[in-house]
Amino acid sequence: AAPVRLGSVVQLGAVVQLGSVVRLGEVIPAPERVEPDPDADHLLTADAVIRVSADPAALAVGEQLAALLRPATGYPLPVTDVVGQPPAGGIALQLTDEADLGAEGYRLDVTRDGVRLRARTAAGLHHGVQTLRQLLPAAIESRTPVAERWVLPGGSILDRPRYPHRGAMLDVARHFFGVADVLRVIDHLARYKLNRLHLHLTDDQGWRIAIDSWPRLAAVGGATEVGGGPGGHYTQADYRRIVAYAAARHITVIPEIDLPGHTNAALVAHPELAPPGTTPSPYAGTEIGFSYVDPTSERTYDFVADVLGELAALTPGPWLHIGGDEAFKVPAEVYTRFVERVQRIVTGLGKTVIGWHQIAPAAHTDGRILQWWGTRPDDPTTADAVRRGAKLILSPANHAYLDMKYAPDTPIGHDWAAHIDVHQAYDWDPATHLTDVPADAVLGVEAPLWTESVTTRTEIEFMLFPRLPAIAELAWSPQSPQPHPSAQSDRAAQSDRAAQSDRAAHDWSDFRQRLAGHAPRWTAAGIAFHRSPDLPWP
Ligand code: TNX
Repeated sequence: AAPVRLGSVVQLGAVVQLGSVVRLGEVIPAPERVEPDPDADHLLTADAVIRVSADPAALAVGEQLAALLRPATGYPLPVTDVVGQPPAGGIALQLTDEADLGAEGYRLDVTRDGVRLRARTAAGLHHGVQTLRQLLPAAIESRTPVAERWVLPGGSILDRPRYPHRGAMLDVARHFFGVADVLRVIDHLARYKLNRLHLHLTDDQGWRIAIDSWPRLAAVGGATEVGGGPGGHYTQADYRRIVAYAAARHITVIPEIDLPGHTNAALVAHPELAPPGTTPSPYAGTEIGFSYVDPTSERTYDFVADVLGELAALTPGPWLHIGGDEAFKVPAEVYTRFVERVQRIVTGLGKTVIGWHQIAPAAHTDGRILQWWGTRPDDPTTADAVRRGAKLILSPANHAYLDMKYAPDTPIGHDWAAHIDVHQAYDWDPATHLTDVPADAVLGVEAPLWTESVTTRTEIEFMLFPRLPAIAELAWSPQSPQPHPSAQSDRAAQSDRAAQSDRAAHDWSDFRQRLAGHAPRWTAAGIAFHRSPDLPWP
């Protein structure tokens, strides 16, 4: 179909082109398999209906799709659960039992007559909805009605994630960010099919979660932040709201209580937890490694059990992150015994342990996951923990740390690990990154945003965009083209070869084009982003 040009509108200070049809393959992260059919473009019309399988979680995805599309289109887009009907115009979201789609995959078919999205789970439908959204013109991101032809490109997509763990971390301890900011970050994760939000809730500069049995932690420990600002904390109701909002977007919250180091804020609230002879005072600087809870005091383990107990009860996800990084003042033997005891507390609560890779020397415990943030791929201690059963989340600081500057002149951020522009964020392979670690030990990828120098929502977005989508593509899209799921027969194998060019592979030159193409979407959504010189901006 020839692009229909309706002119352009000036929106949020940028020019948004109207009327051009998105290519089916322009999606981020790249779908596993894309088969365009240029004769099958679908025009979404004002009378379109969203039909959903009669299932509460699927219906919730249908309602979210409607909520995403209504503002810009101005269409009513009613959501119904009329079962068994083929899509007669409009969009159908169907739960199916097609085993090849896995726990999060989906199949999308766009024809002249309608749009059909199929998945085995509501999570799969949710990811498919994110794809659908990216296939509409960029103006779909506008929160007010836009005159546009809402055309979806014809063809089929089969898509499944490479890794089950696709995450980002927000440090709300160095600077506190309120619930609204966190919900907006969750929206950004959902857009790019990430499914984990790790919240770094405690550090030297602030304690950000109310603990009923130790109220001074938040009341006193939460009243500080880097630079001397007022800080803040989440009530348990706030935290539940974040968890529920994330869950509705098929994102699991992983809360972190950093132990035994990075605990100055807790010690200010409870000096009895500090090592004998030390007098904690509020800290608004950015040094690390000076604080720790007293590992020789039983009171410390009461504190840990109470805090993790309340957090476990508030957290439906299976993981508790116990930190473990940079406890420089605790002797190695003492540190290892401390971590092992905290691991037992976590498993006793029915949760699975995640810790920064410094916890590697501790004994293995069921399901234990290490979050590796090194910069040098040769790490025998981590490799040994993997041999003893640990799995890994990869956050290499020189590729995945969103607090690193893009370049020397980036106004905020660090540079101790690297300058990370988009190519550097994209240019590594999680499966082969670490020496002596087999590919199947890697559960996925996570991009942490530390916030010593990040103080506002705009600054969060400036550091996330455009690097977060690069990490999301590493976590979701195949490294090399995947064989057709039904390529058993010769015939399927042949047609598979014919369709070779439509199967995704990790490819910088293709990615940078697609990524730059998302800029009008970010502008329409009011997202502040960095105009990286790595990308061919439109
Ligand atoms: C190291 S990475 C830290 C954080 C800092 C970060 C700054 C890790 C587990 N610990 O405490 O915020 O560097 O880049």
